[in-house]
Amino acid sequence: MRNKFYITTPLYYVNASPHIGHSYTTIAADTLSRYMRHVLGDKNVWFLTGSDEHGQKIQRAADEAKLSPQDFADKMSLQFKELWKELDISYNDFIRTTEIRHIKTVQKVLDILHKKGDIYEGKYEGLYCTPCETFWLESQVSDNLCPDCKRKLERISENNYFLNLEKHQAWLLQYIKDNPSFIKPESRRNEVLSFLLLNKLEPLCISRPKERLSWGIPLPFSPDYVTYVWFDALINYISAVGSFDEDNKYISKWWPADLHLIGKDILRQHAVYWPIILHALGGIEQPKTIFAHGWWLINSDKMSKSRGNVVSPLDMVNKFGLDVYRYFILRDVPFGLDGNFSEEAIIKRFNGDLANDLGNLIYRTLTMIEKYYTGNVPELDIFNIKLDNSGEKIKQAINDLGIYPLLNLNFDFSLALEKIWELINMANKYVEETKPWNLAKENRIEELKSFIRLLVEVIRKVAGEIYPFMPETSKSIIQQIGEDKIKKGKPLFPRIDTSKPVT
Ligand code: ME8
Repeated sequence: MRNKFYITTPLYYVNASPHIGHSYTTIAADTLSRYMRHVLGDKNVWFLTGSDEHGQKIQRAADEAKLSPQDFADKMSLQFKELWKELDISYNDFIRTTEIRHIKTVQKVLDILHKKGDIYEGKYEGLYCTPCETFWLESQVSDNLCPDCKRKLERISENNYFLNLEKHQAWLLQYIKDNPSFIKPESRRNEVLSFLLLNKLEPLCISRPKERLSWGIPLPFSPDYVTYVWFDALINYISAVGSFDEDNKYISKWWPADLHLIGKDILRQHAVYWPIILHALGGIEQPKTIFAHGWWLINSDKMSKSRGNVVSPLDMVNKFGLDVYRYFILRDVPFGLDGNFSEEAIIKRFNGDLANDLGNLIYRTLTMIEKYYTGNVPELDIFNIKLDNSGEKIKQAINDLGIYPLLNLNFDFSLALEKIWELINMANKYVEETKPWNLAKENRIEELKSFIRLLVEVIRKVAGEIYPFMPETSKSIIQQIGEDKIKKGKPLFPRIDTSKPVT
């Protein structure tokens, strides 16, 4: 299918409740999906999210909750679905790794790779982090602690199944070099390139013996083992949108993915393991782009379940409103970089960008339409008449404002919003410069009319442009400034008084 856009988020682990980090990737994917639906039409966008439900972490959390892993996963994946509903996430499909459609595809992939010899049996001896389910080399570890989570490593020796990564290393390196848009942003691409240049890829252990961990997808060719959770989870991107035919050819209307949106913590799995799995399968196209964004930090420390410093997205939405939250997380930090999360930072954006700039422009314009035109939007085609210098500049800015290519090429949400706000600020400045109350007093009727009409055009343009970011606000602005009559409501963003605690 041409002219389509298939976008994915990571499948989040269901071992704990979702936090703002998860909502970040998902809101970004939602914003891009809404924008692409606008560009390509509803039917041509497929937005996939879901939950990652196998493995040690989930087994442990289920044990602690005194539930079976399946019951626990059922309960927790519902929490993610409920959150996405609250955040107005317009996903098309939610895949759970415990669904049959997924399990069947994973087993098929395992079978194909096993028959081809890419997956083989071997012995593993070395260090292992159980909570992270990661094997470590002696050379990577200094103090017997996991380099990632800093917990104690175990020494294990067991038979397992391995995927030969090294065989495909030279191919992957070349592929990344030849395809500059494959890994974004540039800094992450360079990180993967230098990793591949400097290291020999070790075989990836893709199985776990059932006696140690039974909560996983059984290996089709060896009943004593289940599949390693990462090997299982990555395959969701193809299991959700297609299947293998009798000749082991993968058939899908949506694949290849146009964008895998992920955090930088899972870049290696997506930019090394996943392309190699697809390549080893033979003939399956690579995703077009893998974009790894930065982290939300709390006091400069990564927000994560294991560090116990998580913030609930629902708490933020209840305090500040959904669109304010969506605006904040996409505006405050350039996509790709890390950012510090704090309520003070939200309030600053709220009082500045939303109350002072956008809210004020709308409120003052509506008030003037009420006062000077008894609520009727003045009729005038300002694009066909000449305005004063500032007016002409604003007209130009309305015409020039196209966030669409910007968002499409660089996924720079923050810059896209900044551009929209430049127009808002030009319009606010224009009000202060023009002093419409004087125009009214001096009976300069034509000037007043074109001035107000220009503000209306700015507001309509802004309402359209912010739709993917703030869908409700966009609709509410369009409702307030109707085709011919206005319907003035309460101010959209009443200033937050910072001298009182926010409740
Ligand atoms: O890694 N800042 O799941 P996960 C920004 N199941 N984004 C964050 C974040 C933070 N502090 N914390 C989490 C897994 N995220 C695997 C994925 S995919 C086939 C399997 C976001 O629940 C970010 O997108 O640990 C990150 O990559 C993801 O949540 C990790 O979610």
